[in-house]
Amino acid sequence: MASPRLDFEPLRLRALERLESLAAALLSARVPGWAETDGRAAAALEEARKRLDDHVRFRLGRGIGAPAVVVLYGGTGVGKSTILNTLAGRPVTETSVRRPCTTEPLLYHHRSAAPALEAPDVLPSYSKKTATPGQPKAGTMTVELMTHEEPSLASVVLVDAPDYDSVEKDNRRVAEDLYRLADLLVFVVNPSKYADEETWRAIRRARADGKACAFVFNRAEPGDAALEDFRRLLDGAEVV
Ligand SMILES: Nc1nc2c(ncn2[C@@H]2O[C@H](COP(=O)(O)OP(=O)(O)O)[C@@H](O)[C@H]2O)c(=O)[nH]1
Ligand SMILES: [Mg+2]
Repeated sequence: MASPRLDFEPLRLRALERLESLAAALLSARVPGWAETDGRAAAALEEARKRLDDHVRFRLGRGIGAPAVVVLYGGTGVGKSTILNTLAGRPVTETSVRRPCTTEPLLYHHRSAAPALEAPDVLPSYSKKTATPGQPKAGTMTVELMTHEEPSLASVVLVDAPDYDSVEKDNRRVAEDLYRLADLLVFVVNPSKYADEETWRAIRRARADGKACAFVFNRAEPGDAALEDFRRLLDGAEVV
């Protein structure tokens, strides 16, 4: 006997409704004295609200079958932009020996995903540059949306993020906003940057947050000792 087809749509809509109430509750949550006595509590509340907005609500709002947001995540000069260009099969984002280079994130996506990404509640504090640009909002950060027609890349939105270890404060902030949006973080490291404190802080945090993570060890020679070392570090990494 054929099993009945599960219809997740009503469940998704109910979950979205509940989420709206939770987000509203978080927004209005006030514990007397918190803000004055402990800034960390208020910051944690704000972080929870942002995560609900930027990730959970964004994902639930799009429904099953929406493309996964895959963020190329890593330190300066590890090869994130080069990897995106390689996956795209053409130069879509700037690579450079000049650092830091990627100041503005690029969301490289199939044409069918454009309406979802252009929606105002996605990266709401960013001005979006598209093929048919609108007027950039003054004083806001910019994100570039670039469409393609490649069916084999339709299930993902590939994001070239600024470096999380950037000396530019704005770059760090953008990397943080993209962290929350990501369905999958692709950590890019290379033989000269895989054991540094910033990278490991980011890996430990992503694991502790339950983020889906993948790792690319760029520029490795076959049998590279650094690659083996990185594997060993990953196997032994504590979640803290
Ligand atoms: N030889 C070689 N150079 C690479 C490779 N990946 C990146 N690069 C170079 O490393 C520099 C930094 O790369 P980029 O993609 O801009 O790094 P990002 O800052 O992580 O985006 C550029 O000059 C790239 O051409 C690679 O696999 N092999
Ligand atoms: Mg780059």
